[in-house]
Amino acid sequence: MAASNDSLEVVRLSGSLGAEIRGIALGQAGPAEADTIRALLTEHLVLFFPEQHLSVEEHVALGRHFGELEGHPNLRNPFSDQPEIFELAASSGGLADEWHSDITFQEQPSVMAILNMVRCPAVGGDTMWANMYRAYEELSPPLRDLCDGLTALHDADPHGKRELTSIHPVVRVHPVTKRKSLFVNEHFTRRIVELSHEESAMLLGYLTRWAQNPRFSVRYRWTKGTIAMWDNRCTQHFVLNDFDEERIIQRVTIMGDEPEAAEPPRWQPWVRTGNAGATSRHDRQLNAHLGRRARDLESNRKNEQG
Ligand SMILES: O=C(O)CCC(=O)C(=O)O
Ligand SMILES: [Fe+2]
Repeated sequence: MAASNDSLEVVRLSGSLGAEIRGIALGQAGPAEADTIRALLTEHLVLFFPEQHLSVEEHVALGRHFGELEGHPNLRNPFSDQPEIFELAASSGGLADEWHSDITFQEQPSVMAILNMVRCPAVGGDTMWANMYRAYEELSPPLRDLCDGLTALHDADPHGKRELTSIHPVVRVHPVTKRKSLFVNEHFTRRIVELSHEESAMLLGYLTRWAQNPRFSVRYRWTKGTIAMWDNRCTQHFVLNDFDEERIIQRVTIMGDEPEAAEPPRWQPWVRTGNAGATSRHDRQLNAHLGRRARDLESNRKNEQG
């Protein structure tokens, strides 16, 4: 039986985010435990549950309490025929050693993920998470104001699919807490839509580095059998590639919603006027995305009419 809330032990791990939780058996979690976890996640953004040792079935069942599950859109799942779970093994190159929120190249990035540490190196391979509410709130008022009115193009280039693109607000509003958070990351975010390529490189470079300020982060040292859960809407994470032994994690991903903007975009996309030859090669990806989107809107309009 899952423990009652009286025996729940919550230990904060840094000033910005993260808590280690004991006294709850995730393998038998029901709706009441799911409510408790949701509340803890809202407060701490990332949670760690040591010594859970869940089976694949228990891991998937736990995920189902929080919404619909999805497999990874680009990475294949080598170990189980359960499409809702996938595995990252260091020996097959699956390591996320750049700061990111998950799958932000999709229109609806995941809202949450649950990791099971299946094989853990004796030393190294810690994961870091960072609080994107703080990263936003600690910007100066003029920069916050500018960012509130911008959007950014994200792509799946890290998975070899540069043509998979989405545009999201640079600042998103969390549907539960209504707080604003910074929503650009060095892994998937390519371009601020309303700025020129050069201006975008400057601002995006600044924001993605700022988001990595150690003050916003927590670093977790894993042990085998630990479960971690994070809110993917207001955090980023990063795996330290500093280990020699095999490291295997399994992930269940809860499907997403469309990020809500702090306010409607204040400016049009920055598209250079003039003939095609005047277009910088750096604008091609953004122009291609905008072209695809315009064609999709047009064909939806025709379908609705027809
Ligand atoms: O291996 C980890 O600790 C996290 C990997 C990761 O980025 C993910 O599962 O989304
Ligand atoms: Fe990730």
